[in-house]
Amino acid sequence: MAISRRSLIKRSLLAGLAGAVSLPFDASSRRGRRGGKGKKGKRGDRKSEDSANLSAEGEGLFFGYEPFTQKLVLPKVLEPLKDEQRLDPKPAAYPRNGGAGRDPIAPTGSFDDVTHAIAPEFGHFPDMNQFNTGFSDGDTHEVEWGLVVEETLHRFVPGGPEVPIFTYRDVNDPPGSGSSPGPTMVVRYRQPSVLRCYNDLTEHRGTGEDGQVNSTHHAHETSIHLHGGHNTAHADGYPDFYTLAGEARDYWYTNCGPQATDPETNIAPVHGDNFDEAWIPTTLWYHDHAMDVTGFNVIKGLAGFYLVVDERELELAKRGVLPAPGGDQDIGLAFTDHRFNADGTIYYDFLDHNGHIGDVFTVNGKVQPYFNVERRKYRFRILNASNARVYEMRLSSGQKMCIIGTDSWLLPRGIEVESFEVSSGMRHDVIIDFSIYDEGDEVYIENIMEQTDGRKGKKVDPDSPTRLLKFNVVGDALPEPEVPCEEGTVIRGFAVDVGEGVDDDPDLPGQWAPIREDEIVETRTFRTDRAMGAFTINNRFFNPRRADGVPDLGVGAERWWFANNAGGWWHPMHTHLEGHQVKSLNGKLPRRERRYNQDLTLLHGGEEAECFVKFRTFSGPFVFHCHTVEHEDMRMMGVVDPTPTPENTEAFDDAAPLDGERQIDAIVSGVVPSCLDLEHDHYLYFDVAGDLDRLAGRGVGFLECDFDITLRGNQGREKN
Ligand SMILES: [Cu+2]
Repeated sequence: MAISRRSLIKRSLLAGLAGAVSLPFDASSRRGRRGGKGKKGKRGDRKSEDSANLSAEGEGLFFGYEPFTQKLVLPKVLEPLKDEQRLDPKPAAYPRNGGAGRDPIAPTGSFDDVTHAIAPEFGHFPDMNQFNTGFSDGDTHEVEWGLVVEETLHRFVPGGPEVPIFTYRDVNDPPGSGSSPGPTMVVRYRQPSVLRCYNDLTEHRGTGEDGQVNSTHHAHETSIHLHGGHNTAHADGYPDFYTLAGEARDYWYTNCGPQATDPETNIAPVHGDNFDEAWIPTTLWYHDHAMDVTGFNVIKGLAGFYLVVDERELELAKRGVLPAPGGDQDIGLAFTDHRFNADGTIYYDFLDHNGHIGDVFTVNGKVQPYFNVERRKYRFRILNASNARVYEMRLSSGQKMCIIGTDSWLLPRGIEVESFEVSSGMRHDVIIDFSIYDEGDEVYIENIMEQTDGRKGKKVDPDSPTRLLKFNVVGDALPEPEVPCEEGTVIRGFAVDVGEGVDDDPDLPGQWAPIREDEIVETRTFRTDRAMGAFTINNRFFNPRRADGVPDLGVGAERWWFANNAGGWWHPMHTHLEGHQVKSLNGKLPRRERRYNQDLTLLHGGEEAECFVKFRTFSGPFVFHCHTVEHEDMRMMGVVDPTPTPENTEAFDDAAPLDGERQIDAIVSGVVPSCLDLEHDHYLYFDVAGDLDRLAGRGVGFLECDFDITLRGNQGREKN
């Protein structure tokens, strides 16, 4: 029924896919790299046609595509549901046919039996919503959306073949019209939302007539992670809190930040309305996070933008410092690298656990597109949606970019850089001012990080850029010069003096503040390493039923050392629920733009990062992991399970689910007892002799593992 990593590996071996190298494009790109070396235009030569990854020598064009001749595609904004489209059954009606204290019923495999609706905390979280949701009956206070996960056909280049990808699709749009990136969700800060995800990747899904395709003849489980969101565990996309094929699941998003810490007590109350302004989220993204198969699901297309707009951004837009959020000068750019088979289908090697590296570059699902820009300021939300590639991005013209945000959060003040490093999952929110150019000028975003496998970048080579996206400068200059957004421009501003002064403009009071040393109540060290061809943290493989850290919920802060033991390998470490602040990287300060809030820290070979992090508002389980997605799939994940303490426990009836080795209640996980058979059949790991034999000698898989099957899911639980 459902697909597992194990069955995928079997399948790929049987089909011979694992050995099928995408020769035409692989070869062309190698030629491109070699041939490009000697004849690079000097930097600033904006007319140079060279250095596109796809060689311009005539051979090896990607289905004849000449780079930068197709338009950048912007995903649609996902429309909130209206009265007549309301979610049915309503959110919060869970457990269906159940009630307080009753176990959820088994899903019946249909979309109107929502596997998991709103968790119980929805009822006693304060009503945060200050905004009209558009519903007339007044009995709800959240925005509602519906997204269908389906497989459909997509063209990466004009004239190229239509090939199957996985997409997210607005439930009100016709089947087959989904996109990758999926529709962009936009909300106001503190405007709660419910996303109902319908997983239509069923084994017997349609072919053609309904706009869907079925290239795998498998069911695929999904789990949507809202990356950068501050949400309950059940809505966070925990790796095995699946939305199974043929079923639906509700994700409740708070769209708030964490509760602020009371400076007197050092406690962040669990329920309140004093939100920490230093952690107001901005540029989030959603992507698949299903255990074992995230790499496959993401490379097939399951990712999209999720934007939160707060008063500060609106004020900055009003002042002209930032382009209007969501407007024509606010552009999301998702960068991915792909490999393709000879027939144009996406190539993915299930046995390449180093990390998937492509040789064809796409932006928003199109190979090397162009974007026409007016002679004015633009905001680009740059997302590295690649599985394993690390980019060092710059502009071909040498112009500096002003970074206003890293990962999910805006910076205190603008920081100008010539280039920045962006690992899988990271976002850099940048302002580029095109008013300095003339009409007809051409500027590229280009990558100068060389990387040939998923282990690490080889080196930054400024003389060997790969062009990713072209800007054509068009039109007249604006009649009035715009307000600049440049080095030092106040964005969130400093709420306390950390050597830069406090920002106390009454309309733009400082919001960002550091987590302080004297708030630290616990220190933990997480060492990344490799073992048996897979990846470990503190010598343990990921076990979704084992907590690797149990912080006191809302009490002070913790010092987390992420230490990279794994030879020269690179690992971008990602924390769920909360971001972190990097205090030191190998004893030094990190790059200027990455000293504030971030949810990802890239560890180069041998590096150790000292991170301050708080765990507030929601009890676990949440994961933290390497965001090189194949490493993550190969067990480089840990579980953190913030647990209520006597200081703030009145908000919870129960302790966190994983304090020790207790099972996760179905009310949190959505994993109901009847799923057990399915788990047994499909989600066992590499512990079957036949599989291990196949994997032996290939450096992958688990020859031994520490999974305790008896602790998985709701095994042993009585069905009610
Ligand atoms: Cu890694």
